[in-house]
Amino acid sequence: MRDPAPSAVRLKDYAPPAFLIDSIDLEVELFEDHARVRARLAITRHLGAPRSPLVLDGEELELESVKLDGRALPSGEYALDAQHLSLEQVPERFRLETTCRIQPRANTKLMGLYAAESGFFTQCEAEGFRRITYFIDRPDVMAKYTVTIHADRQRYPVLLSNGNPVASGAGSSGRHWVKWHDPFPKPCYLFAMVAAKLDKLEDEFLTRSGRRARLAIYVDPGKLDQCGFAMQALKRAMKWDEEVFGLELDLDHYSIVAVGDFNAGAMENKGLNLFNTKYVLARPDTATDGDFLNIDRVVAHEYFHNWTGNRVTCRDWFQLSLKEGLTVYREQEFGADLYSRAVERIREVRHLRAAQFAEDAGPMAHPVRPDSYMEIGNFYTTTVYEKGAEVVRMIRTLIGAENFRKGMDLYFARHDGEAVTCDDFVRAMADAARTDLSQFMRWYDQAGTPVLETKGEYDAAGKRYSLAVKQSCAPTPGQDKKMPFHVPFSVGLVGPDGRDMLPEGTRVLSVRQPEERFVFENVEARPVPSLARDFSAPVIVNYDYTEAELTHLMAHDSDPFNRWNAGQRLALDIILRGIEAVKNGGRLAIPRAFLDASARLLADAPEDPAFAAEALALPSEGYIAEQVEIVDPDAIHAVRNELKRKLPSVLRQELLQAYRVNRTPGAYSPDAASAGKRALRNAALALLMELDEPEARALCMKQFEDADNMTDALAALALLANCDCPERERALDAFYAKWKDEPLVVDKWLGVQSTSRLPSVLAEVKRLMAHPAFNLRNPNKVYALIGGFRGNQVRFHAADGAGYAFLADQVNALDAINPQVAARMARGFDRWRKFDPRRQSHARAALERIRDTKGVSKGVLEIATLALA
Ligand code: 7MF
Ligand code: ZN
Repeated sequence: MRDPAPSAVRLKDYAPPAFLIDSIDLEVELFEDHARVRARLAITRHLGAPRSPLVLDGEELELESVKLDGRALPSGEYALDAQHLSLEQVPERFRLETTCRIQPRANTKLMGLYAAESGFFTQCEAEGFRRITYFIDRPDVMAKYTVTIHADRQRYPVLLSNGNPVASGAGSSGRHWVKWHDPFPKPCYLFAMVAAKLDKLEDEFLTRSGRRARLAIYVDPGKLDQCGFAMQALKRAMKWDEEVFGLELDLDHYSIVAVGDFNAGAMENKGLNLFNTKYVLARPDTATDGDFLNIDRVVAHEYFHNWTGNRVTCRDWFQLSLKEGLTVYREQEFGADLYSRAVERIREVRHLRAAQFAEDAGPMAHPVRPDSYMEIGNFYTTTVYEKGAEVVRMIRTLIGAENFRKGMDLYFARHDGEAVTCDDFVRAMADAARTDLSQFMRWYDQAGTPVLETKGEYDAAGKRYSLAVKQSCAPTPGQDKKMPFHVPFSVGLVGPDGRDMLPEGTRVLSVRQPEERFVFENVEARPVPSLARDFSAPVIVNYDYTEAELTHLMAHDSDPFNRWNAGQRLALDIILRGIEAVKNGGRLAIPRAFLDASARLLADAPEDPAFAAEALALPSEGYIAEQVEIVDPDAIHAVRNELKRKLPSVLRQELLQAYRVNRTPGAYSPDAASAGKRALRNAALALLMELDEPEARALCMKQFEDADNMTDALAALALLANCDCPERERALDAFYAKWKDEPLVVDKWLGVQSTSRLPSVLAEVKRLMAHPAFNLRNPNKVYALIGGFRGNQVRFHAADGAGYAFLADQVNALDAINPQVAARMARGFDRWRKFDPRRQSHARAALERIRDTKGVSKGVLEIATLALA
């Protein structure tokens, strides 16, 4: 195990809480310059030793008074430090009342109760509730909440909290109040409240057992015309969860509130989801197909948490993937049912390989269930979320769809209303399927991406195909030796005629040993193996395919994921060989087979344009970087672009044809078929733009000017932002002039500039930092400009270290405002050791500067320390 820093929290130290809080009665009085919070807690001693003290968490609270069973405590009867309020001696069962003052307007961390443009909002996961009142801030302490909010009626007409409104009234001097009661006991991370001036879109949903639930989406005034899609998404998600998992809404009121200042994407607070506006607001002219899709998925994700997260919650934060991995899995299945299953899977895997595989190979590598952390906010990672979802998916693959559904039912039957662990989840699955998943549990506790080395052998005389599989997993920080994983390995055998040769099509092999051999009988001819179909496990599969075998799979594999995967592998091999060749003074060689395969993709595109768009996209620069020993970002950029440029030079007519035929006339609709056409059309345009010819630029400019939807406008703008041409500035200026009052669209404008491939990007980003459109306090702006640049591999990793120095400056500036956002940005340095010595020395200096900054936050310190370790 990694030896964690002294301030680290460790899973092995978990102990049940010494006290439980049965109920909390919260009175929140909001004023312009402060808020007063009175909390009445009904507390009972739990498993603690009879004399153990009561310790409540609290942060940045100004304590005014403490009463125990009605008696005001003198300051000698409690102890206060920067993080806690402790009472040495308390009865078995008692009421504790605290009154605190807090400063929501000074809260730039956006954790706890904070102010945004239209009012006051909260974010409590993971540990924000302690910034509102003294409490036992851990998810295995579940209480019933009654919340009364008092505020000025004019400025804050909407007063919301979890559950049902039970009373309301007027106060003196224009104030009003509303009282809410939530009948479901919940951990405090699911608490939420809002006091704001907002518009409301109302609807209702009739559950299958006949409950009529009132739905509402609250948005900034004037934005009602942008929330219809999110409301439909919510109803789609509710219906889907009833049909697929038999899970029904348990509430009379379900509200979504959208806020422009929000650290994350959204939050599943019981009955009162808070959302980043980015995942609510959409209109054809302001949002892209990708935005619409994301809204569907994020709205569904938060709704699905109502069962996987809220009804059954996490015992402690090490179990985060219990709710997140499972909910991402559910959200992925929803996306697959609603859009194209194959294309959604491809996108998920593209993201997993680019982000999660890199995380697992770097200094922040951690298991799906981490064993220690300094700052829990740093563990809302792609490993916990997306690899966690793969782990759930693997269980389903191993035990089958029917058993999986039984396992879900058993999980809820056993644990409804409880705070449980990942073991409890897997146990329900294993019990339902009457199978043993103990080896499988290693997926939760071992970090790193396993590698499967595979070799096939065909015995023509015996009509026997055998597949040798050797698994290994490289060491990760704190885990030198890995035990073998239990890997569901879905295999098909593709015959010379392109057909599946196995009678069942796909066979799910259970790989458990370090080395294993699987034998297939009655194989009539030498097959091409189709390995890890549908990406059956988050592993790297190595098999020595020939070019011909890859093009055979691209053309014929019955598994669309592996058709796509074969194309990616072919392109990757070409690029990697090209990088080697260039390093040794040679040139990129582009085999005819690649161009033929691309031509075929275009010819077949009408069947599934969205798939064709994915298949035509080359592996990203970041993904390519992960495949080489020492990263030369300039070489990767140059070789990849050269390969990209070759396609339009050979397939110009075909691309122009794809551009012409994939128009989507008529009213815009973000459905999968229309979005797929736009994706292919814009992929064709992107390739044509590689030619750097005036005709292509004119086509692009015309699309930019004529587009009636944001998808096409933004696609064209991003291409123009990539080229050093007169059209560039014209387009960027026009776009900003048109959209300067629409913050989410301004984020896109910042994004296309920070992710442009032009060498002048850093200078432009610096200029934009001073632009009125930018604001370091708004996470979306930071993600668009600084985050966009951070992910701009070739420019961020500039050899002179200027990108690193810039990011270090921004991390430090942000850390003083919003440490969570700062820590996320600091992750840009994760892979610094993969670069050459010169870049490494610049990155090290930047990281040391961050680490040694006076007053550095725990979260940023954790990232910098691990990166330097
Ligand atoms: C879809 O998980 C997938 C992931 C925590 C905040 C939302 O519901 C959440 C919250 C972070 C990172 C990603 C997501 C969320 C959070 C998210 C949202 C939608 N419990 Br941090
Ligand atoms: Zn979630």
